[in-house]
Amino acid sequence: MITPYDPQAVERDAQQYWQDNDSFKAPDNPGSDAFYCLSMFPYPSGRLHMGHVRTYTLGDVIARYQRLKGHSVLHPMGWDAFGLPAENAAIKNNIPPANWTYSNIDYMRGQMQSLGFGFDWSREFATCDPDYYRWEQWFFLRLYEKGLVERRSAIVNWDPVDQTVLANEQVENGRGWRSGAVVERREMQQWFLKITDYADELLDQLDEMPGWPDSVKNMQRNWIGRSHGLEIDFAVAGRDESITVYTTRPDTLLGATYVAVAAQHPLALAAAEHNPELGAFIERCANVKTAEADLATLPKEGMALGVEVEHPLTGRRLPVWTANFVLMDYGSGAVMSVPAHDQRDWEFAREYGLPIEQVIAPADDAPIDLDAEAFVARGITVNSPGFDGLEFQAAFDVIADALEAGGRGRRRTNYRLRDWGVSRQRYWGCPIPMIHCDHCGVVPVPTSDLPVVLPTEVSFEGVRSPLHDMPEWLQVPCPVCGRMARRETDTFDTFMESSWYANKFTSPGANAMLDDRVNLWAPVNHYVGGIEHAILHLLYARFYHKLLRDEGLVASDEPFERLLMLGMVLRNGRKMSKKDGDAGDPQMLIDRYGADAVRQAMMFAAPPEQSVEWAEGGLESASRFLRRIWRGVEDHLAAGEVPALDVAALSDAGLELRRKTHETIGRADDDYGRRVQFNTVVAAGMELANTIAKTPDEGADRAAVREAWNALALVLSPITPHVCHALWQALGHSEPMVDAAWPAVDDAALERSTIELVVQVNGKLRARIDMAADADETAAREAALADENVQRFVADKSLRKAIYVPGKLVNLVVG
Ligand code: ANZ
Ligand code: ZN
Repeated sequence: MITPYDPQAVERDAQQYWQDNDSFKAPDNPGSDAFYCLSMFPYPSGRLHMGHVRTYTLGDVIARYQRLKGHSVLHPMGWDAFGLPAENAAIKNNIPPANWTYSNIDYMRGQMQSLGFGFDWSREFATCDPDYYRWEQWFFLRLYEKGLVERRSAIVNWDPVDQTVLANEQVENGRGWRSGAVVERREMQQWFLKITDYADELLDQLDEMPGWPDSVKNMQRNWIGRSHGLEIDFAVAGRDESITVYTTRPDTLLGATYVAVAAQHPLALAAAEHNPELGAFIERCANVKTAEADLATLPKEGMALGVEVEHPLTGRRLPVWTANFVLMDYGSGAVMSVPAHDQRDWEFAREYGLPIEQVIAPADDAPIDLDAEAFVARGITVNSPGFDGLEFQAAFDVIADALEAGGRGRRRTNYRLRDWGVSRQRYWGCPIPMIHCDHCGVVPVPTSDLPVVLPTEVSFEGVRSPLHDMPEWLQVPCPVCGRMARRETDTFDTFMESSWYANKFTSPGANAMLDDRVNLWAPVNHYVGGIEHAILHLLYARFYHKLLRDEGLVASDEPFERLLMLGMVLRNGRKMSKKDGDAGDPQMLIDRYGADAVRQAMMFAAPPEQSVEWAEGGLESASRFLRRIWRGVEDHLAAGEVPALDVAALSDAGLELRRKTHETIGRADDDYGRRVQFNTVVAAGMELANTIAKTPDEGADRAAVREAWNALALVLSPITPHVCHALWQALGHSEPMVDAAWPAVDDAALERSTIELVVQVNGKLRARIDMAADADETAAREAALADENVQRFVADKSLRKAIYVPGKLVNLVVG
């Protein structure tokens, strides 16, 4: 061994060894022992940050542990390489996005290698490689043929000065980030994938996914937002038309005192034609982007349309208002307002002096105060002639039946989930393989012409996509009529690429999107990534997997069996960023302390799912610990030959060490595998190291000491693989550490061979004696009576009774 411990040299050696031996190359045809561990691949922004270090260390720990447990492991890495930052860098520094991206990838790959992550680099790809995205284009065309792709208009952010669409991230306080112009909301034709066709399956399957945290499943449930309700038609008074509202509370129908429609609702737009004030109001609403979450807190604003509708059950006339809290793209863009039982309706009614009429009473007769707020809970119907005294479901059913019978309503299931808009008016993305012909309309690119390669030699004039200014790329003969036509300049949302990369890793070099190998590995057994991806990425990947399944490309229903969602890395209570300078730059830390110390400190800082407050202090202690075990092994080896293990010859200290060794193996196994809590593995390793230090390294006990060092190196190797690789070699193993097998726990070693027994005489403590752990009552009583001090108290008295609590005490009753 080279002393003192030199992390740089140790890490270089281990990495060289793994590289020379293709240690992490996954087999092409794994058997039932296959284990697929995947960490979310990064956007190649330039350099790794501490969040990456945490994610990839955790994934690496899982992969290495599963390998020790005897699995064939697939642990790949790649690059989520399309996206806006490359474009922004190009605009700022005039470097083509491809060059910027690939050079970042080279740098970050080097950083990952220096952290010792056991990735199968032979499977690496970047999503901006035409060989990758060509299959995305191919698959999109398959979906187009199946009717799962639609083109329709949607609202985008339009920068009137730069004459371009902006991504949400490029809008700052309602202005374009470069032009400073007030951003307009424009309707443009966009491509959509019909994820709503899969809403029920995406929702229902969550119930059969025990490997996912409940919190994530609930986020997905809320995002899909299935609700069961009723559509009700309100006839417009004096006209031959009606307004349809969507409600989940038909039990409150008799309490509706007005109807409210979205600003963009056709009825509001029609009324605005003769009412400029209303027109101005609608325009104002159109320019405010209302996220659904803001609706509750929004100051309620609206205007009467001067139109009335008839209540479908009572015929009563209700005024129609337009209100800013009604969304055009949910339900039918119109609501029946029940101010007594809906808080938004209540606030609006108070603002504009509309009637508030109670129709639901609390089931427990608790007092309510409708002057203070709406009563929104379910209860019993009141003031509803013909429908009084019913609880929620009964009222729902009776009213729904009545409206359905009269043709004025129908039951309906609604979803919050919208179809997935996949068009981006950006350059640095996968080209959408479509052609616009003046004669034939939208025509798909023939599959034989794929891929549609994104040109990479580009220069930017402002933020506009350079594709618009490249006639040699843009102009193409129409595949149908042969006349000159234009390529689609929109590119895919980058969530498209990250929706299927996991599957692609299984089929490197396939002359197809995926081949049969995918089913040998998929679904991913353990997927590791940041909680910020709990909704969109995971939902899109689940959807895409089902699309692949329905196209016969994968056999499984879901892409990720078990999910580990990491908390954030914080410093001084906020998310770490560039501002943290050296402390936030893993490279500085690796250079100074070595990768193992960085990995260990990160794992020790907190359990994976919690946020971690990153402080450099942990690095000092990690590196002190690694130096200590290095020196410990060195001293142990310097003492020469080690006898074969002979349990019978061990001293108490030797037995104690063995117990600790096997306890540690068992605990770490459970922590790594079931609990996924790696900080406690580090703690257990530290305890074992302390016990080793306390055990005299001599005679027969040296075998127990050797066993303990072997176990410590093995147990810690997923976390600090380099130093453990070196120690393992030094301890005389010819097989490399990565090919070792997780040790079995020796149950006999866990048994305590002797125990301390408390001896009482007439209930008073008189002695403590060491006993064989399995001693029976007779042996315990005799040993107790043989004790000198006990004899003094028993003396010539006669023994009436002996009470024995095995493993604890003997009470001698004398008199
Ligand atoms: C009357 C009513 C009475 C309602 C009551 C609630 C409580 P979920 O569960 O989210 O589907 N709503 C319907 N369409 C809307 C739109 N486009 N914009 C804003 N709000 C809309 O909620 C459905 C409820 O949200 C519906 O039930 C409707 O208000 C409102 F005591 O109808 B309710
Ligand atoms: Zn044509």
